[in-house]
Amino acid sequence: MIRCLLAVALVALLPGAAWACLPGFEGTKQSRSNGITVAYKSQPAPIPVGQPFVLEIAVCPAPRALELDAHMPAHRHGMNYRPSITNPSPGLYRAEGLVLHMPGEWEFVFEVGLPSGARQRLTSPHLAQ
Ligand SMILES: [Cu+2]
Repeated sequence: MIRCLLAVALVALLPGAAWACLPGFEGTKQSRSNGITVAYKSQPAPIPVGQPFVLEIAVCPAPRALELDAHMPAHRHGMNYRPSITNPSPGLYRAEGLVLHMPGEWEFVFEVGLPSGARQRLTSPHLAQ
């Protein structure tokens, strides 16, 4: 029992230990900033160009709120659709109705609402092809 607890404690100290509170998102794409980790995976994978897809998103620690958008920085445009986001359990989000309507360099923008009321923006590049 003590050995087991020790193992858990060691895992918590390792880099990448955020996975411990992101079950099911091991090895997925992630963005980290100021102690916040956003991990996400798409359905289908890889993300198709010009077709709707779903992003499952885990945020650690669990925030108060999450908003998601995607844009192409070089073209200065976003998506043509606004995704709908649900929050099935603390820290877990599901965004539906995303469409990357052209190939190229996109960026996912995650607006994390912190318990303090402040907002933290995390981004993650995505090459659509
Ligand atoms: Cu574009």
